[in-house]
Amino acid sequence: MATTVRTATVARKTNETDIHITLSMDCAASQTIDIDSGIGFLDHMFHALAKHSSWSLSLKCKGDLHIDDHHTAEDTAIALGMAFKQALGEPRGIKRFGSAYCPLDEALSRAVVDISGRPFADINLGLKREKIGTLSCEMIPHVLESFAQAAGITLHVDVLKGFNDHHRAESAFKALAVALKIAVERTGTNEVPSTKGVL
Ligand SMILES: [Mn+2]
Repeated sequence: MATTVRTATVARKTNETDIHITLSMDCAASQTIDIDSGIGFLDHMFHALAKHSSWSLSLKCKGDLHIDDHHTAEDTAIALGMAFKQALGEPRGIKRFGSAYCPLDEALSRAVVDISGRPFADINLGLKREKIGTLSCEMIPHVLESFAQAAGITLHVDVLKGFNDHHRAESAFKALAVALKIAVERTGTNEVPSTKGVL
């Protein structure tokens, strides 16, 4: 049974963003998390995702924030999805499915993931505010969709209740983190977890 840390480094540069990410799974015992996207609330969400997925994560982005938050939020999510997919490698000997409920005070979210190789996202956060900090609320579901697309996973996230938008969003990222952690857990076999024999 492989016990090595699954890790990936991704550099993604366009005219709009310049991103460097190093992601390591299986780091529960010694996590280092260092995130600077230039958008405080997005950093807070990625930090929650990394923390509760037991990732070590370094994410740096220099984006065109003089325009708005759109390219930075979208592109960091894409690059993070690429890093996740690359770190995981061939989906062999993993649980594949994961689901979790996470509360944050009055807010409660459910995330269900399938490391399916088929990108799909259905995200219902029900946020009311226009922005949280400098992150547009419309970008928050888009971040989750972009991550799922690049990671090649099926993702359903629903915020089931909650009054406070900061809590709603944060509970969603925490639920995603716990669901992902379960889905990538090693089974101790070398099986591809699919009746098709391929994912
Ligand atoms: Mn918070």
